[in-house]
Amino acid sequence: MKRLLITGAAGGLGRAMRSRLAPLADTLRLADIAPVGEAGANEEVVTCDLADAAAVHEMVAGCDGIVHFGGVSVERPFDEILNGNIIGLYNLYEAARTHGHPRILFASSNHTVGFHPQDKRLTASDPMRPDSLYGVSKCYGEALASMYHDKFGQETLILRIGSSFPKPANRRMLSTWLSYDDLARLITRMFEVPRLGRPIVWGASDNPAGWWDNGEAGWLGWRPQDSAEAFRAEVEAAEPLPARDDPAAVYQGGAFCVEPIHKK
Ligand code: NAI
Ligand code: 15L
Repeated sequence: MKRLLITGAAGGLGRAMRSRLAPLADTLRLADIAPVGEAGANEEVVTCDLADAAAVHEMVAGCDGIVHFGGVSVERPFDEILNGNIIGLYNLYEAARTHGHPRILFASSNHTVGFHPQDKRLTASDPMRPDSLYGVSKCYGEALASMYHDKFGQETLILRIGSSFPKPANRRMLSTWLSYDDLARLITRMFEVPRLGRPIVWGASDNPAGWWDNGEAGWLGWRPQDSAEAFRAEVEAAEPLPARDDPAAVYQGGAFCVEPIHKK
């Protein structure tokens, strides 16, 4: 690609992907509402509020691919979610529609299905059961991505990320962890395949304790190589076994299932 846009570039995943995705394009365009830092070689930095349609159109113009990490990433008051994840996502897909349909990675979340119990193995065809307003916003995002694909041919990968951090931080993440390297390999793959469509992919590494079946997206050829199991001893030593009725041990969404509605 000539130019790859990463939104949310100042956030955890944006920072982790910055060097890993550099080989995919001549230029990385790094965008966020928060400071991203100085542009390095072959980088451009753009300050953009996703809720500002004109700014989003300018940000997307000239890009051949989009990795969309920008937005609210945890449970927050509804107006913040509205700006970043509802209005912002509409602005992004509209901008893509008017600027040549660059492929889009939509960073969805396991919180679209958080109220499914941990002993249920899910496929991409199972119903959503969001666990928070944040999870509901990701359900909307998946529906929006799907509509832009079906109506306008927008190619877009819907990635239901589990927990993507340097390493699993608790017992739940022994099931949900996605390593940064596996994430970068998936993003590389989605820009390599001749036709993408709009697959729904579970974003987890090759964790033996995992809950999700990626069979429906097997044709994509992404094979995660890392495993949370390498961290099991460390995680179990650091965190006592939770009570059997602790939401962190009952529901796939863990503690998000008992988050209150946040008010300003
Ligand atoms: P993060 O919170 O570290 O980064 C999100 C970035 O989006 C921040 O830098 C923030 O400034 C920016 N942002 C927020 N509102 C904005 C707005 N209105 N306009 C422009 N930029 C805005 O989140 P993280 O962990 O990097 O996640 C990236 C994406 O992946 C998010 O969409 C999140 O929901 C999703 N995700 C991440 C998971 C993880 O384990 N890291 C798990 C599931 C989903
Ligand atoms: C998410 O959707 C969040 O963005 C991330 O911060 C983690 O909470 C992750 O889910 C998780 O479920 O571990």
